[in-house]
Amino acid sequence: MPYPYSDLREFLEDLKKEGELAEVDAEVDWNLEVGAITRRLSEMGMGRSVKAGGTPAVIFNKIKGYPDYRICAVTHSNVKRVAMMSGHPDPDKATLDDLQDIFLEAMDNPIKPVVVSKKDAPCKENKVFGDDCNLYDLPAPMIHDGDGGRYLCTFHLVSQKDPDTGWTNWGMYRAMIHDRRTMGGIMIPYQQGPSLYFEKYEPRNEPMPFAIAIAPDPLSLFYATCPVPAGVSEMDVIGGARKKPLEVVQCETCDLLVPASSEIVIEGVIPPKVRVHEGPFGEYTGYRASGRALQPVYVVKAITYRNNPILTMSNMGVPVDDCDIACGIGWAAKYKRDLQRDNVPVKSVNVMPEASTNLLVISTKTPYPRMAQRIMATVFTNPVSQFISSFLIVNEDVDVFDPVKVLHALVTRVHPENGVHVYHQTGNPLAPYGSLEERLSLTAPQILYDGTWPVDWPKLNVPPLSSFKTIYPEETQNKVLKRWKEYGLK
Ligand SMILES: Cc1cc2nc3c(=O)[nH]c(=O)nc-3n(C[C@H](O)[C@H](O)[C@H](O)COP(=O)(O)O)c2cc1C
Ligand SMILES: [Mn+2]
Repeated sequence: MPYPYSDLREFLEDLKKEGELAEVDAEVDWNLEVGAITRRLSEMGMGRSVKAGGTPAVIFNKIKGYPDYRICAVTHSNVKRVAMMSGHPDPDKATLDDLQDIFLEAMDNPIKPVVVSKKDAPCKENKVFGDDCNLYDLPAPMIHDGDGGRYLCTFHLVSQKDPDTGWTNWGMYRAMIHDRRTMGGIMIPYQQGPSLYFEKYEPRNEPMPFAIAIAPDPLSLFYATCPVPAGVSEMDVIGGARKKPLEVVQCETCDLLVPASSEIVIEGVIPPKVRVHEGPFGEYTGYRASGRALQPVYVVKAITYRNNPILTMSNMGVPVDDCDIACGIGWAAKYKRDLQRDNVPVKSVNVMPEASTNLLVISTKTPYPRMAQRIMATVFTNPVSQFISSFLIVNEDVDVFDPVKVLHALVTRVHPENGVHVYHQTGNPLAPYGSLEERLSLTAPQILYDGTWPVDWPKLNVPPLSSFKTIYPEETQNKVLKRWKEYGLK
């Protein structure tokens, strides 16, 4: 396994060897057909590896009307594929917990990128400038019926720079085509890229340079979805994850850096005080809940691309898709780190892929009363909490990675009067349950389910869990396990 992968193509080769990639040679239509196929793959896969009954990632080799292009999708939607790109020693046995640890290790051991010359950068094989740029030359899919347009950027990274400190941020923020040279995307306040625009460039009446890398190496895509803190560059953390510097190259029209192996790079500026209607879009919550709203505009100055380029996309919707796995890992790891920083005796954290990342489950010891509220104080220091509707805190005996155990704890341990708390923090503009007004004004509330046993209950008041592992003496368990086959059971 050639870890780290130098580009997406190397990763796809390896996926193929592992039976984790399907190649579609039949001609497919960018208009809904590619979307419907990738949606079905996500829903049938449910986050499982192919060996475990899941579905493969996919590359479409023949797109109607776009003979020179390919589209690749569903690459990050199971643990095995993310484990492969992360250099996990045994991807078949990898867990979400392992991948969280790998993320934290990378954050702790950053390595700066190397800047390669433009002539050595595959993404510079072809260049188009100014009025020659035409976004419709790229096979942007119409992903869901009802989307506001063709979304070119749904699995990519957007690079922008803090004009004061020089810090470069990479994040993944959706964008759809408006016309040949402009795109629009939902710019959510408190996300790092949008914050630089809203808080720094626009108040100074300056355009914000941007660079969008579509289909860089798989780890760069993964880290663009991760909550890397402000002031820390994703490029350095990716170097840490690769255990070797990432090769980046300078843009043609500004000094931003992008992965040199990217299949397609779009450069330009987001001008101040310009807004055009964007959306709606079928989102990660599993609903098309964002309306059509006025958003800033990406104005394209240059497009560079590799020969026979691949466009990466994601098809967000009901579980389990790329966003559910990729965002879930990074967000959970960051929560775990923050809780440890704040002396919370946290055991495990899961942003549940099976709940489209809308449920954060934390298991912990409860030495003090109101532990769940204490935990929420830390949770809300992370701006991505805005994207999670529900929070469940449980004692450490609950396996937060097992959806059945989590559901059981939710309905048996949360007191309907004492255990349910409504929070009014910055709300999610995409919250399906929010009224239109709540979504637009970022005021949709969130809910905490406190599933911890009250610390002031006498021990005997806590009902014992009636499970094989907890209700039988160890001696009986061992006897039964030893004789299992003898009983004629499998
Ligand atoms: C497929 C996909 C699409 C996403 N689209 C958006 C988006 O349009 N807007 C947004 O604010 N976050 C979006 N996110 C979540 C961000 O990528 C994530 O919060 C990331 O941490 C943002 O980077 P930042 O911390 O540098 O702001 C998306 C994530 C994925 C996986
Ligand atoms: Mn960031």
